[in-house]
Amino acid sequence: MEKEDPNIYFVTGNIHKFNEIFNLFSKENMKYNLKRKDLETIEIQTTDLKKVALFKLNSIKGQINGSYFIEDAGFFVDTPLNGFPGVYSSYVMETIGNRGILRLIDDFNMTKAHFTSVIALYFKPLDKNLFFEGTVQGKLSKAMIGSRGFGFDPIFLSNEIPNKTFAELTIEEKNKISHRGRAWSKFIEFLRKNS
Ligand code: ITT
Repeated sequence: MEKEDPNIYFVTGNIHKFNEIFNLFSKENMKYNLKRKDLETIEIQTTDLKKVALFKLNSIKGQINGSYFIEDAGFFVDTPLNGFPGVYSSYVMETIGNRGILRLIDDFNMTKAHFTSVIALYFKPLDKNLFFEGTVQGKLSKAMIGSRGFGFDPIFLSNEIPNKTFAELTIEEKNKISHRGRAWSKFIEFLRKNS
């Protein structure tokens, strides 16, 4: 019988995402070690985050021996941008960035925004793909504030902590309420039951 890999791999090129997940993982007493792998993944353009996540997961099939997961996140400005940038978040971050998004807004009293995260796991012991999703709702900050976090964090105010942007929170504070932290809670629940 093949020996079980003691590692579980998070495939991501984004060190900030890894650090947030690592912080959560290190609080658990799991039989796995969490390792990062930076492999080439393929991201398709569809408005369905779960489809993007499944395609991304399948694009690394055969390259890792044990269990592995990817995470796909998006930032959605529901009012007034009808969900933009959503699945185009990476591209928009690279092109117009936070400053560009703020320039698109006329009335900051009316904004609504959310982050969604989908963790897609290939779980070797069951030879199965599994999905865990988390969302955090909030609004846009009028200006970029804070130096922690990454990506859209300086312009996002959650409903839970409306007076501080995500970029003003510590990793622990952000993880407690974030899209990633919430997807993670479901993920860890599954791992606890299945290992
Ligand atoms: P992967 O290698 O894991 O794909 P990525 O940086 O491409 O890393 P995503 O596709 O999940 O990650 O993220 C899309 C964009 O959304 C990207 O520009 C991120 O910076 C941003 N983003 C994701 N999670 C975020 C968070 O928690 N806070 C702020 N911005 C975030």
